[in-house]
Amino acid sequence: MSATEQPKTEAPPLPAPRDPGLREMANAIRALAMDAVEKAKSGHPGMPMGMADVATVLFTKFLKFDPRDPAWPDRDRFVLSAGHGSMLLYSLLYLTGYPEMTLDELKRFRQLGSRTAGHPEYGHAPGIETTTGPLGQGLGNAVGMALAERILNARFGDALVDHRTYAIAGDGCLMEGISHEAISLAGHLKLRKLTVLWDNNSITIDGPTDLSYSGDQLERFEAAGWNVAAADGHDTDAVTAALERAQESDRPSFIACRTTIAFGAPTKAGTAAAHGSPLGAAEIEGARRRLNWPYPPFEVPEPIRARWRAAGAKGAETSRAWRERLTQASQELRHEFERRQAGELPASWRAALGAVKQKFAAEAPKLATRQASGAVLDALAPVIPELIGGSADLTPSNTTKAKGQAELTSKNYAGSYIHYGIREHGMAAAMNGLALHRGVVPYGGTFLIFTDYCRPAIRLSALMGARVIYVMTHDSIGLGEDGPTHQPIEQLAALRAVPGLRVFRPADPVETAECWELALAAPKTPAIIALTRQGLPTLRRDTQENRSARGGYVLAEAEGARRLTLIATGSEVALAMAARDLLKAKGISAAVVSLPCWELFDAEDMAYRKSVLGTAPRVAVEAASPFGWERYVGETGAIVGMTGFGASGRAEDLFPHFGFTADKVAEAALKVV
Ligand SMILES: Cc1ncc(C[n+]2csc(CCOP(=O)(O)OP(=O)(O)O)c2C)c(N)n1
Repeated sequence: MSATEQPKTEAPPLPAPRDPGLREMANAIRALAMDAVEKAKSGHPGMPMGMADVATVLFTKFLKFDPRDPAWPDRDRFVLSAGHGSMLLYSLLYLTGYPEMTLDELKRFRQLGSRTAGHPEYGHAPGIETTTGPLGQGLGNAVGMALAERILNARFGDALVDHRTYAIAGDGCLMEGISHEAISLAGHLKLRKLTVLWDNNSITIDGPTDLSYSGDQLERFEAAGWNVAAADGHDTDAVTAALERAQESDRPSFIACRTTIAFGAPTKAGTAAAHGSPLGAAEIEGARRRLNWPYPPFEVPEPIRARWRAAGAKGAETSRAWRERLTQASQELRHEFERRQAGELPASWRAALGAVKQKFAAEAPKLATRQASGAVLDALAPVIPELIGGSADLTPSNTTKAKGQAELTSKNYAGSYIHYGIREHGMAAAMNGLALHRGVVPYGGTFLIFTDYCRPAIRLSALMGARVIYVMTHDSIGLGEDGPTHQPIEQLAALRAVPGLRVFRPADPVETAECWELALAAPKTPAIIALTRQGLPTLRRDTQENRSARGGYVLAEAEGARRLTLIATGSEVALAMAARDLLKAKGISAAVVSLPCWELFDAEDMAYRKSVLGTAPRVAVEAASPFGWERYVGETGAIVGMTGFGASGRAEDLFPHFGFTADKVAEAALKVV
């Protein structure tokens, strides 16, 4: 049946619940979801109604949380990967007593400025552990959170870190490609404290899942190294038993919960019609009757509310005992734990970074910025133990593994370097989970071109303000022989278009260290650091001030009155310097501006930007799409960029082939002065 067809036949009476008390509590979720969606005139009632029994078991019998202390570091994490069922989460937060999640907020579901956004948004209310909605992302985040727990457990021990991660995923999450990467990574790393509850309702928007799926999820998860179980999702005893078994597992657990979407609705239950729109007054009335829920909209009778609040209050004692243990821990351990939770880096990190910068400036090596980045990491990894690195199978190319970093494996969670495998998207989503969990600072590498493979997760890093550092090497045609499939063209422009993301493209080793410093020092901002494969000269010999901090600066002022400004990033800054010399020989005094981070430069005040950009004509040089550069060169300037795809060949041949020579830049400049 299509979603638009109205189901006609009324379902048979509901079978008697196994535990009437739990069913009543679950019905409170169902009623709130129906009412909120109806009031908002939009939303998804079916999923919360289908998973209400499972969620009730999880929140009343298993999940370790304390609504009065929602950021308690040792709480269990709950991720609603099927974010369209947001009313499930909001109802649970309200019922269990999170002070911010009031009944009024439920009544303002999906309204501008409410905590109860259409999909759960990180930061809108305590208890929302991550932003979900793009299906499958939550699964990837949950893997990162479960991994963070193992990492911190290895460092701080069971007394301080011993919690679980639960995720609810739907058919959509499991069909998405990212689920493959996420579950195979979790299985490989044996994240035994991760449990995924599958809302196995055989319905998606278009209709029954057999329209588009004929795999076997249980076999799939089992093959990925998970412990699997199936349960009737409306039988609270069966769900309890499956969750109990999951606690004992030495592998991550997957529980297929057979459910009926919109459980209780008289005609829409079990159909796609319950998916993405309000049930309507008659259907809601029928559901209230069938569920034996005779109460008015948004009203939860006191005895049922009290049972929910009691379930929410249970964690207070556990969180208090945990705080007690933290107090009793050695001062050194406690300070370290608290520092990491606060997201503050150790005092010594800037000195370590400063020493690398000075070495670069003193020795002025010709070095690829990816190698400079590797040297920065060599210096930082020993002093920032929470730095958790990795690469999607390009470790030697990305130079992401610092000397002395041990590999993190299922046998050694104390390691700090993760071989993510060829799973860029899974890596990025896991890094979001690692960062949101707190206590670790993730960075991970691949080629810049493959930001396209993790873009949905990068976007969510930015939307959530998660400190995730993407080390993206091989940042232009300068990568050479791998050719146009590997040479990024539009990626820089596309990444610069993401709000809240900082895209760094350092020009030399000193700038590379500066960009790392800026990325690490921003606890609520993700960063892309785009790095070269090919060697670059050291252009900067001064290190007192982090000049990249203003996003752009005059690297070389014009000798005499400025007649031209050359603006470049990364490897093209050296080219601009060479063009400046050529122009000088022709009597044109030009300044060179290095612009390693547009976002930081744009945030500077007008006076500073004007002083850098000057009033003379401008030429921008970047071996990438010219898209966006107009803002800096204006109508009268020129852009030396890539207007098509690259080609396979040696970098030394490709740059001249595509017009990136000092001569060509000078030529372009002569046309605008
Ligand atoms: C990446 C992505 N693609 C598409 C959507 C739109 N969408 C939202 S829910 C949904 C169907 C999901 O089906 P299922 O997970 O079975 O949820 P149920 O119908 O059981 O509530 C789709 C396609 C989305 N949110 N994210």
